[in-house]
Amino acid sequence: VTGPQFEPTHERALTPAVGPARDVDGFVRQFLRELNYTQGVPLSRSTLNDQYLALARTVRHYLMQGWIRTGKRRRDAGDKVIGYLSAEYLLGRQLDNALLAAGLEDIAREAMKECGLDVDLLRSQEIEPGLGNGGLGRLAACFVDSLATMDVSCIGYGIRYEYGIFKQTFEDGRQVEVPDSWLALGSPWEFPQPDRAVQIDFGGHTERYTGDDGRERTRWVPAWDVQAVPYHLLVPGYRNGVVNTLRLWSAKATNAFDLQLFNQGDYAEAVRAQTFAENITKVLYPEDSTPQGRELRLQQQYFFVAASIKDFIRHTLPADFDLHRLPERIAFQLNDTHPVIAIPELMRILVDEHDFEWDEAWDVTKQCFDYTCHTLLPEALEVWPVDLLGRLLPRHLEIVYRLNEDFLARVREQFDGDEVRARRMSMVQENPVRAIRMAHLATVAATKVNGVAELHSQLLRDKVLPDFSEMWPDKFTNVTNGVTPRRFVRIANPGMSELVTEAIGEGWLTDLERLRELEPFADDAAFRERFRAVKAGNKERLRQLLHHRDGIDLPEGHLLDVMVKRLHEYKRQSLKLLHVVSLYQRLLSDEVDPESTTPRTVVFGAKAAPGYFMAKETIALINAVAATIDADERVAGRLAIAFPANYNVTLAETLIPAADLSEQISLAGKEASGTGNMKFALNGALTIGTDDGANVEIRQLVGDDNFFLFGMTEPRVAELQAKGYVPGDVYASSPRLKSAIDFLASGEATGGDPSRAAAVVDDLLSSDRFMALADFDAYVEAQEKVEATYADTEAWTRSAILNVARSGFFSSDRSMRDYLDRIWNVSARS
Ligand code: 4GP
Repeated sequence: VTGPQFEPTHERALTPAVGPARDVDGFVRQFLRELNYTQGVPLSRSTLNDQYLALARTVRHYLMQGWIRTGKRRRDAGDKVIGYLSAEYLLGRQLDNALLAAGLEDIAREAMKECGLDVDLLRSQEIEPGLGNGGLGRLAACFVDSLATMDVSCIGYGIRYEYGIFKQTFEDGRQVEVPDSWLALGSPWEFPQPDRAVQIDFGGHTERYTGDDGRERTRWVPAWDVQAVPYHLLVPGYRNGVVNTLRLWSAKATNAFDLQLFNQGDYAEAVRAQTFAENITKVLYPEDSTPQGRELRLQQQYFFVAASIKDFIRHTLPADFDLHRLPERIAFQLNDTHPVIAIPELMRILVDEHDFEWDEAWDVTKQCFDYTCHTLLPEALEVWPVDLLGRLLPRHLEIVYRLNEDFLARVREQFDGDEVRARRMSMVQENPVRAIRMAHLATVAATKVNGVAELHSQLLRDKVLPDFSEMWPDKFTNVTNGVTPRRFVRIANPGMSELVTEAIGEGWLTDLERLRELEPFADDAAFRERFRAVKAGNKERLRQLLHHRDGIDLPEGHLLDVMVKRLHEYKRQSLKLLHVVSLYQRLLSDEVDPESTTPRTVVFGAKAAPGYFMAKETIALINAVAATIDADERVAGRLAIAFPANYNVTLAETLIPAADLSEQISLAGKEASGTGNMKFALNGALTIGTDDGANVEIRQLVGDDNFFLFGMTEPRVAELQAKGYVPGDVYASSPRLKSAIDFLASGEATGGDPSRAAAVVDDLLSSDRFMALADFDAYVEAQEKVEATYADTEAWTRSAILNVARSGFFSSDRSMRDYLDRIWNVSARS
């Protein structure tokens, strides 16, 4: 371990750096210094990328003092740390947030102007770090933002993927994945710490031996290892001087390079170890909700949790810390099952390396972990085949077996030798292959297990893990998700933020329930007018962006109907598409006067997992329908579909504030929570949605009059499933549905090419696993209500304002308070 250069008591070692002066002049100087001395260019010769990097580093300078101070204060106080273990952080752009948190937006704008530069142009240079797939990764990013803003000690541990989520492009309407090289042009937000690398072992076997004290022990004799190099990123709190840390691990070979082989001319073999090791953090596992048993994925999981635990014990705790007291200093939050291998890893460290008795180690371990589940789809609960686990982590497999034995003994004791129950609850599944059920392991070990919305937590107890909730009713709790209002209101929607501040004063951004004070303004015609003007401005901003980014020209004056989220059958983009087809048919028929219909633009944004066939077919179909409608003069000005490629956090920030209507139409009982739904409501879009996930709570809060509810409830879905759902019967009994499907199948909605729609239509008619057809009629009716309400501009605006005013509950600050109270037993400073 390398220490500081000074005696730690040396006066200078105790003095944090002084940041640059907080004025335009100070900013300009620091910026030019960065440009000249770090980028190595004069302003006159600098590229946009040079300027962006220099600007980012300048802002970083202002945060460093806060980071050093926060770290020192926490170490001195011996604070309990929240160790958020997450394989994903979908961060979004860093510069915008850093400028906001540090309160430097105006200074930076002025300073760049003095240099003849445009701060907005530089901000748009940043490639967002897409180190996550979707909701789960974005949630982690919101949570660390809130913890910093609330001054809670947190280290977010994760993986520094060299390639984040793929960049989506369309070729002939089909999704093509392009690697996302977010690091290629420099990465000004991270601090590599190669001297704090830790070694991570893999493979090999275990041995029994007798210790010096005569006790029988086990040791792991690994076969190979890699280095885990930490990179830390700053997580600034909102204007409170607090800066927390994200610690992301990158893999490096222990002996990267074989000079002998190189000298013999075997260049490929000389760097084989390097390639092999570095593959571990090469790419974000490109699946969402449908894991496949991939060895590399398990390597990633163990790699980052083992590095994090080792690092915490070695570098964050004081050197002589008694590990029996570990739960006083850390609460590891398991973000889904991806980091669950941390449980046997901590057992191994305590028993094999620190001589704990087994029971003593288990007692400590249990107190250190809590588990959040993010899904209801059985196929998304990870299992690891014992073959693979035993090969990669033989000691961990033994530990899990032993934990399972002890656990099942308890089950049999408590439930009268109920063998059927024991088998259901076992951490080991026997069929179709012997495998470890990571959710069971997590549930047994964790002090608390939570779902992410009320309905989800209830279904988790009643349907996913009922035996466990019967055994330990108090272990289960709910924390409804939230989103950070700093990024998703203040940065994304500056116009509305200003209006809100004018109406209710400052302070709401860190106390979002205060948005309630907006309620009376819903009845104020002048305020409504201004609210509409903000929305119109946001739509214009979106028009400009899509024009430049995608060559898409959004029509003006339309209802903007937006469905953005991962492409998944349970989310039912196909239901939305059927609705679009039905609208198209209505415009083509003689029955209605097109002029009497609401002009509508439907915007889709969605990435499909690269191996997910039906999701990719759906994307291709949406694009084909969009092209057909776009080319059809007869509906011009009344209906349009836009599908900009590569939906990501950055696009969301412009898209969401422009939306009128938010589509949250998953089959009830399938969407754990949703967080996009919250972002839309907070930005004044009305939701059309099923009674699913957090929609339930959104509707309760905003009120039935300000939410378009439709579709089956979860119990009704379960009933229909039990009875035997036959999509063909629904098709036959609904003329409107039949007509839309026939139209699609005939090729009329896809430029005359029926093959484009074949896979999706076949699937809907033959299995329709997520019952899109069953909810179609109700959906179309709800959409008719949408149109009627939208026609009454004042009523619509009133509802939109009430959506904003009543959605303060969905701040991730509130979620964090709930975790602190119900799960971590820590209190926030602010
Ligand atoms: C998502 C859930 O699908 C979504 O409902 C939830 O809001 C989000 O987690 C955060 O809790 N799950 C994933 C995933 O993103 O990868 O399983």
